[in-house]
Amino acid sequence: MASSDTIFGRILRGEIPCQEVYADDLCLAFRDVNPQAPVHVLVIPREPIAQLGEATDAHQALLGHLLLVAAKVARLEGLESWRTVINSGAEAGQTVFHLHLHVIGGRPLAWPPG
Ligand code: DGP
Repeated sequence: MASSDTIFGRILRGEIPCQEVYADDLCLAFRDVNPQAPVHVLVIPREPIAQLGEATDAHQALLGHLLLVAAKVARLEGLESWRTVINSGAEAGQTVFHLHLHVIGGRPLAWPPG
């Protein structure tokens, strides 16, 4: 399936609503529909990269931007401690094949994750 055909592609095209937290020319951040913590925001590139494992050297600047936006989202949400997670591939727990960073915080976070 082309990642532009995922649920996140539909959110980017405005076909289904989201609770937007931040947006710019390169990415969109919005609240996860199934939050795992008081703050759970997803940061997605507008470019439909299916998963981190498929990113190339051409995506270097975009990937750096996504990390900086994750930190910006954490600041906007008032988080001092937080975690960003990228699941790449089904066995790692990826369910939506459009690259996304989870920004999770607002409660103590255990390590290692499951
Ligand atoms: P992952 O398992 O890493 O692929 O995470 C996908 C996340 O996407 C999961 O935490 C739930 C969230 N999600 C799935 N569908 C929707 C949706 O339609 N809207 C929003 N806001 N989040 C969604």
